[in-house]
Amino acid sequence: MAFEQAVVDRFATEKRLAGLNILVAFLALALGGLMGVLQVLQYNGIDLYRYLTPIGFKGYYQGLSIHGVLNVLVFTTYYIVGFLTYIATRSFDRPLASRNLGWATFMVMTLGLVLTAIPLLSNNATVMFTFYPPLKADALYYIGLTLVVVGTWLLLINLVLTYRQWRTANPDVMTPLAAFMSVITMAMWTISTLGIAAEMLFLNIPWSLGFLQGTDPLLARTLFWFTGHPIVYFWLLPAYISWYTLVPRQAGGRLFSDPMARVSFILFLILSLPIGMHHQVTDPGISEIWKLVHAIFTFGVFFPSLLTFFNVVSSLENAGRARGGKGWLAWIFALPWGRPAFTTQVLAMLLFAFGGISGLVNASYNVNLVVHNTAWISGHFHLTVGTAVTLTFMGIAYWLVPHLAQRRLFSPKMALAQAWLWFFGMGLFSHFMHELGLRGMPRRTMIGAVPYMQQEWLQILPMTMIGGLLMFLSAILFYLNMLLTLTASPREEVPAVPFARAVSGPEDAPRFLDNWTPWLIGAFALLLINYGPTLYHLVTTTQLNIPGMRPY
Ligand code: HAS
Ligand code: CU1
Repeated sequence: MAFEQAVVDRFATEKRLAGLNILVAFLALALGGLMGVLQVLQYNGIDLYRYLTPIGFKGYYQGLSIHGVLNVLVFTTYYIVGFLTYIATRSFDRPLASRNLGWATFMVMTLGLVLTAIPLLSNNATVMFTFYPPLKADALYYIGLTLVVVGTWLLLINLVLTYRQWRTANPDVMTPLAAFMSVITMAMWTISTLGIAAEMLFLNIPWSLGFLQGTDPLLARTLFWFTGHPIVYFWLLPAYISWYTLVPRQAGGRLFSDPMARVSFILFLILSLPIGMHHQVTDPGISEIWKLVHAIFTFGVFFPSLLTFFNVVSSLENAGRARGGKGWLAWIFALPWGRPAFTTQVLAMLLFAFGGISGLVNASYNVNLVVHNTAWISGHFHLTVGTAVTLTFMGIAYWLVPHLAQRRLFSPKMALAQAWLWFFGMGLFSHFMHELGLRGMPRRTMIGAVPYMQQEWLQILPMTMIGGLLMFLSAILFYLNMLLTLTASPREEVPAVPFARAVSGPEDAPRFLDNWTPWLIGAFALLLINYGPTLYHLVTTTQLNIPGMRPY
């Protein structure tokens, strides 16, 4: 087995950057996750927020805002920047084109994080992670989040520069898969941020600073979801990068098809962007035609996930059979279920299959009317970002943190227990959140205190609490294991980054897949078609006359 010693120095900066970003990510997740536990207890009539009032904490809605911002904006973004910086450079087998830019990325994001945290923690940004106007936050909140986004642009610039250096040195070779996927992820994300950048720069920031007297909730929401839908693929694609380029090897086999993996990512580049209106099916003021078009394209973006499903399961089968597994399904038992990085990520995949199905329900235009703004949606995204992404990122941490720290994972058994606890905890929590949504329980509501509590909700709410507490236990095991790995585990030479080889490819992949121009043109063209008319209409008719409010 190849060991890391020889490359330690070559990638020392990338390792430091990855480690630092992942550290901030997990610190954010710790506080954000804790808020989640308080929420589910509140649903069940146990209000622990009052113990936090002496330190100025306001309660459920402030907690929910912190939960959303830290978990889905801060944790994900930092982890992704750290992971992609490392995995892309190792895949190119060359350091970042500009290490100074790498540090600048971290510093701009962290300045943004500090600015965001000040109003968030002092109840001056209790507007949730979607910050829908007319809810109004302190200007620092919008400025801080904008800086975090600007930081991510710097990573794209750095990856493109690195890619060009690599291309000059390797004119006739297919881009290495993990690097190719990393650049696509950052390109898709950066294009998508045009929406939120416009919302921040032209609406929220001048409005919160007093330069604009009013705002336009519909225009703001439309710009938000322009970014807010693709953001879910910005979270998901790094998990897919791991499932495609690392998990097959960790399972003991090979990736089934490299060309198919590339096609799936190209489809994500084109199709993740022009579908944000599936979050606005109930918004008045947008034509039904465009809502329907976005719904249809949402079914389109389902397709690359189905390709992924097929490719990943075939790769697992390849591994199971390579390990002596037989039969139609019995090969599953031959997989290395004792390896934490493997098991954690496969459990994430399994729950994601269900999250994908509930996504299809959301996407179905008329059925959306039944589930929109209910607990069903919270059930959906706890399976997707809360499991497919978060549990995968934990699974990656089980090899990456020991790899970066050059120490052995403290306890593989604790890690396995952690993964299964998350799997069952989240399975219970999400199943019953979906069920509560079908029974009409609203989301983003302090359910434990509502005067309209329903008997049929009371019957199943305790199941969400059991699920939440299992996840809490799981998180404690995760953090304990990480802490002990960093402090008490023996130093160890660690194996090289476990990139998988493919059964088919990359030499079987057609060269045009490596040509960026047509895919970028396709992405921009579809965006223009699907968003142009609505945005034109909204921008030319806006009156910017809605005053802000702070109900909490
Ligand atoms: Fe979603 C709302 C539709 C995927 C996150 N989504 C949300 C919100 C979030 C979110 C956070 O159309 C709420 C936002 C808010 O606050 O209002 N979503 C979809 C659809 C998909 C989808 C069609 N969502 C995601 C992902 C997310 C995410 C991914 C985060 C990472 N979603 C919607 C819609 C709404 C929505 C509407 C608005 C609802 C409303 O009314 O507000 C699809 O892309 C999903 C495709 C996924 C699959 C699964 C593939 C499975 C794989 C694993 C295979 C391996 C296995 C292992 C099973 C088709 C790849 C086998 C193991 C062995 C051992 C063999
Ligand atoms: Cu979406």
